[in-house]
Amino acid sequence: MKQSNSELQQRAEQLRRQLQEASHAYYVLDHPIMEDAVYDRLYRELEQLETEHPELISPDSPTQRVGEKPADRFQSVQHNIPLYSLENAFDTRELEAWDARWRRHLGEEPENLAYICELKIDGSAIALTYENGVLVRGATRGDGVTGEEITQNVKTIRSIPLKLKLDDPPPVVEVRGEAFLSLDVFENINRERQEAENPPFANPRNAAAGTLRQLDSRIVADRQLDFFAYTLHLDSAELTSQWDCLERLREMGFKVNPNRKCCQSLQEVEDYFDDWETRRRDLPYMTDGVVVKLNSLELHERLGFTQKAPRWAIALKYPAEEVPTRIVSVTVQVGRTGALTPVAELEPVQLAGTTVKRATLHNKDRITELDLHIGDTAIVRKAGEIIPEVVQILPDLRPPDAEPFQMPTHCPACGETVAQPPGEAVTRCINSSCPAILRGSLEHWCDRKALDIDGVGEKLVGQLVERELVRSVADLYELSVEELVKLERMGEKSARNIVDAIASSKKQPWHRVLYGLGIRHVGSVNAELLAETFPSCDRLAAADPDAIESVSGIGPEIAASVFGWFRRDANIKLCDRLKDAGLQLSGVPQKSKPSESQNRPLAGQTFVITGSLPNLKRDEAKAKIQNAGGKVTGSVSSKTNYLVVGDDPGSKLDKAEKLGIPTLSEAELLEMIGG
Ligand code: 1X8
Repeated sequence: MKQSNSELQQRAEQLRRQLQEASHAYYVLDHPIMEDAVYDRLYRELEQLETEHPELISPDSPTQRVGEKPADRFQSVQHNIPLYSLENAFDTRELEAWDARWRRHLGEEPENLAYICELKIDGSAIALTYENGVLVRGATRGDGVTGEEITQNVKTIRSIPLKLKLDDPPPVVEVRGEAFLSLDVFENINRERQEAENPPFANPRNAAAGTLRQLDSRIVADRQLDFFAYTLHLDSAELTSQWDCLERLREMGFKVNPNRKCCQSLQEVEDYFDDWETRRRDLPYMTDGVVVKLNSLELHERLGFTQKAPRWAIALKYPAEEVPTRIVSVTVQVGRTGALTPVAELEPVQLAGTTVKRATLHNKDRITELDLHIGDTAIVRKAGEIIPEVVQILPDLRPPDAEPFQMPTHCPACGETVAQPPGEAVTRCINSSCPAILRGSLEHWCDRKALDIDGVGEKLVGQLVERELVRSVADLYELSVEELVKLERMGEKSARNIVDAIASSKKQPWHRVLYGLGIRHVGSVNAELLAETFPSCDRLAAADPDAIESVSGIGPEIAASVFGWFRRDANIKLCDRLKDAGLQLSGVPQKSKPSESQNRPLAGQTFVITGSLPNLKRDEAKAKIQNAGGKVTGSVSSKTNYLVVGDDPGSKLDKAEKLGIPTLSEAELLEMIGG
């Protein structure tokens, strides 16, 4: 039956409303109301409707979250009300000085004074403009007066509503808040960057700011930014306090940080600050202080701004996570790319809850810059969960006989002369048969994100290289049980398991092989992007740098590195050997939602449990299935994928047999989950 245009329009609107509701429940309330599969189906229906009838697309449609093309550059936007950063206070005295300042500026004792305390989120401030309830513009802080228009990027943030939950929205609403990355996501980004030999972001704030300024919104969408709203500008007299604004923001569909407090005195503010000094470490995002604001909006109005900050607010900051300690020695590690990384061996110190014994010194330039001597007292910092680093040396505390540290001129692993390419900070061993490079390459090949070969870790790789059983990753596929049992602490059974694990890795898809090859700048994400466009090794090897660079997300540096890699005979020979060994050097990556698919082997599968299981309680089994992405229902139907059967099964087993639904024992279930 053909539907009329108004019916189609109505359907599109209903779908949008339903999807918005589900998305709000998931991303803002953390309380899903819809199965992923249902969401996907409805989303696709809307997408198809809009494809067939482009006139039905509206800017607040959930399909408009990710744009098509990268922008050339950002436009400037003026902030009507300045979006300044806050003044900082580092102790009680400075907090009291702020309090005295605004009181003096006001010139009279305020009535009903209250302070609102909110956690200061380590992210990047943005301003959102809604016209008639629809998000029309997003902007960065910039210099506080002029920012950059980043609407397309802002739309990728799932916890930012594209449409306000208001029946009768005012013509213009401005919302401000902090775009941030959870610590999990931040660490993943940095791991990814390090894999690709890009310098890691120093903290979540830099990572968030860098992400928001990406010209390609598709990359922004992958980065999973989140958003807490904290300021509401509405042309209406009904709102009189910051507290009410926060409440209203929540009602309008924003995520508002729940850890806020209305305080009657500075003493209460200080107590809140002290209370969160330790509690904040349990939060899944970084906080670096407490924002204290006067509650009364009338006072905001009357106090206004200084040249660079509002008078009615201040950021009370926690001390940075830095401590001094002594550098006992410096060791130099050789990575799989041959890069020499100097590492400071420290007198152990407590820092952010862990004992730190080593800190990275990054590279030669950094050491020169620090003017590092052995025995120096250094300041080490740990930001988020990233590797501790040496940020400063205190030369006044240097022992008189301390020697400056020199980067070695020869590789500590193979003894060959190292190279320092002009303009590059990295010192590199360029000996293609350096055992350290080989060890690194083998460990990388066996890594969970590459070929995922269980049982081949650092120790075994060390032995294989030392005994010259393996000279390249391709040699792994020729190892025999007989050769392996000769190694230390290796029984026949373990040897067989290892040979089997190596053999199973031949089934890993092409993009993982590509990542495993360890081409510089090709991390696991880039490998997937490349494999989508170049579904075989031969196609990628034949591509010129322009063709490689045309892949979205791949820049000139990565393209040059990939192109260069395939110009070397030894590398082409390696690919041929891997192909002959039976590895997958072609195939398109299976599209999966980033970060979800990996540990969700049961995604999309429905299970029913019957009878009592030998080891697991019913609830435990259910939790395991759900954690692995599966669903557990109470009764068998044609939608059931597996029936898990224990002792004394009920009628569910009969029904499953009738419907031809496969059964699993507890052990088989655990095997599917992988442990
Ligand atoms: C910056 C921040 C503010 C708040 C939280 N985190 C921040 N990074 C807040 O008010 N809850 S306000 C602010 C600013 O005005 N520059």
